[in-house]
Amino acid sequence: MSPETTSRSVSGRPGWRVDTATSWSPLHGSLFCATYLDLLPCSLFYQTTLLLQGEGLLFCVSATDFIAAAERLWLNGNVSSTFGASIIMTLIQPFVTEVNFESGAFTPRRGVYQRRLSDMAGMYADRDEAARILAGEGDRLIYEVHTVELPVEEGQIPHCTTRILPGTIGGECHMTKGHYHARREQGEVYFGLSGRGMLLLQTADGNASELEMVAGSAAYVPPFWAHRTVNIGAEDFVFFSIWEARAGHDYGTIERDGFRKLVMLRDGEPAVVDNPKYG
Ligand code: S6P
Ligand code: ZN
Repeated sequence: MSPETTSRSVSGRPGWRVDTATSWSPLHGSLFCATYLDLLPCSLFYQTTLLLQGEGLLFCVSATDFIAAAERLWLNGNVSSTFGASIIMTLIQPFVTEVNFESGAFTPRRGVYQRRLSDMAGMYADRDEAARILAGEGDRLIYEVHTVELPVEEGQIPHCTTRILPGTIGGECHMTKGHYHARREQGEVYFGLSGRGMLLLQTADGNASELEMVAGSAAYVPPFWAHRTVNIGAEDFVFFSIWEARAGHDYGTIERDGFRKLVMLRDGEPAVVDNPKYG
């Protein structure tokens, strides 16, 4: 049973094609069927999107489930109560990534980005020293992140590794920029792979926490806590992180206010001190 269709592209979704089915079934009324291929660089997959017109619902299922899902949604009669808002769900192929615990590298290689001193010179307490290093030694690599590319959709679980190189800027340990999740109610899990680190956490209403991490540490970042990681050892500090795709990242608040605590290296050991410039 194939519907009569007309095709059009989808604004903002390159590669998508929407087939408008006007006579799929008298039971369903008008349906839209959208297909696209190869959205993710790492895998080829196929998706069908079904829009039940009039219910404001965008629902995606695999091609083979297409008709069954439509029947279920419609016959259950709970379309608007179960799926009150428009949602998009992408069916992607399962995949496995090999993680190098020493370097954080992913095989197969997926996304990688780097943060250098110039990206965050203003975040270190001793900005003069950061400027001196930039002018003399150059733009030092502070950390790099290996990522997977996933759709930003409810239910997807991005994960990545972060490798922070050892070193200090004016005595302050190399660190990540740090952020709140844009959706503050979303938490995260960090797992230490190698080296020695510290996880700095704080809330907007005054709580602060520091957790040491080594290989094998599983650290929980609860909802509402901003988080920054710091390398407190002489080797690379590498950890794995897992969060919810729609958490998002708010870097601006930390760029403006900084963290309440700084981690300094004194005689080779970390010292957590108050940030005199906080706020
Ligand atoms: C994402 C998670 C980590 C960091 C990464 C780099 O929610 O917390 O993957 O993105 O460690 O830190 P930052 O602060 O530059 O994002
Ligand atoms: Zn995070």
